[in-house]
Amino acid sequence: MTTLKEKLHEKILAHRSRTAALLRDHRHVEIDRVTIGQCIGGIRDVKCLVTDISFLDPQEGIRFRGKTIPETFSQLPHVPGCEYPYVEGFWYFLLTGDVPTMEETLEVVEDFSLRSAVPQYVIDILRAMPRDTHPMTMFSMGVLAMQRESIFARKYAAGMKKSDYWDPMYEDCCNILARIPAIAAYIYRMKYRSDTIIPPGRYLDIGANFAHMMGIPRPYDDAARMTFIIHSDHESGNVSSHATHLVASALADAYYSLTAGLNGLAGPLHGLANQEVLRWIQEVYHRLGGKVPSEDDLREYIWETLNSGQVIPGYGHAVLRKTDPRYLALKEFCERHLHDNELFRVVNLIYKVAPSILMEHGKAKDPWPNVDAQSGVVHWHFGITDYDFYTVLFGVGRAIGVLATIIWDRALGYPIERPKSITTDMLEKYAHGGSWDF
Ligand code: HAX
Repeated sequence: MTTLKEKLHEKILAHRSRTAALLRDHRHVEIDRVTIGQCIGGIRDVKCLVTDISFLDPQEGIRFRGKTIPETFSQLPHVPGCEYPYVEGFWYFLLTGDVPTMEETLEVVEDFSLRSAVPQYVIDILRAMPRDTHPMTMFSMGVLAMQRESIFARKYAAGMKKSDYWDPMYEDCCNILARIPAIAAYIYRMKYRSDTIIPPGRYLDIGANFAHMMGIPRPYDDAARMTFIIHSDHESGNVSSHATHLVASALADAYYSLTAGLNGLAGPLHGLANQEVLRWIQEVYHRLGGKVPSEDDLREYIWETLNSGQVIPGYGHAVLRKTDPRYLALKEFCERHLHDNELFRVVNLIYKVAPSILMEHGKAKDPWPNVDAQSGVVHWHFGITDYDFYTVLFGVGRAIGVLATIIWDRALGYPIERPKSITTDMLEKYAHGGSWDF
């Protein structure tokens, strides 16, 4: 057993009694009430999910295991000579809540490299798909195709105690995480780089290996580490995390569960917004003369987009009420590495102009940029101009958080999720003073 798995097991044993005590002694304590607005309006703000992996404060933004993004970046072990921490050390941290030592981190790097071979049939399936298939469909299919590898599914079928569920779930999740960077890079090289596949390197960490397989020189390895970490999790309620958790709650294995999450990520109001941002910026750019637009031209273009009933992609959020710290982390990277990049100048200009327009427009509760407003520029700078690929990059990162969550879901024995629905008739009767006797 690796140090990480042993440590995780200890943490699980210690944590179970906390969940059990809450259920035993405080089961009926009310923590929230639900309004008709929330019921019809996407369950906003209803506190009905538990995760210790991350927490999203509307004003402060995300904390992973209690740490802000800058704290996470500065406190986790760094790849020698690089600006950002090992993704593998971050995985250790998300699973256990403990900052790993360099030795513990390198053990995960080695463990992942032993798990990383992508089965040939997955490659065959990807190659059989029409090349104009959206890369998110390919990515999702690649993960789902591997379901036959599920150790959880095999052990469950053979008969297993509930308290042991977390163990094969952990194995499946590590196998998936070790393989998906290679699947993503394979899709990229096959689809956009004339099928010139680059085999994985040996003994490289996820960031370095991903950059290598994409065929992009340094510092793209650091860009990959940084973007995978910041995209990993945004607490449990967002579509991709919730979909993964929901499907896993039926004891579906990690392959089925993650695929569900990735499919949710592919919605334009969620992860696909990063491709939409680039599509929209390209339109702005070309419509306004193939150069960085003036503030007035940009203002006019934003109003035109809003008046035609479309959203400004990359702006607004269901929970956040300030500039997304993930946007700021990306901006900081851009300031160091892309300061004279034209696209970055356009993104900065949008940041200067769009929030006040959205406030004046008066609809969006959050007029500030989210992560998707800035992420594409980084990839574009490194030559990934095929922006429909960007959500796949988000997906590799998102897998880290949602897989950590479903391991803990299994460890704590969370039950199958099943909220109660009601009819419009019932709501109307209750809203007009009827009693709740349904
Ligand atoms: N541009 C124009 N209108 C916007 C807007 C934007 N960027 N953001 C919100 N609004 C509108 C909504 O469409 C809604 O209009 P209607 O009342 O006509 O339906 C109104 O403002 C109220 O919405 P809200 O309560 O502020 O926002 P929601 O919680 O309903 O939705 C979204 C949050 C992120 C989906 C929304 O802000 C949006 O569509 N943004 C643009 C797409 C985007 O960037 N998505 C990525 C979000 C981050 C993420 O999940 N990444 O994966």
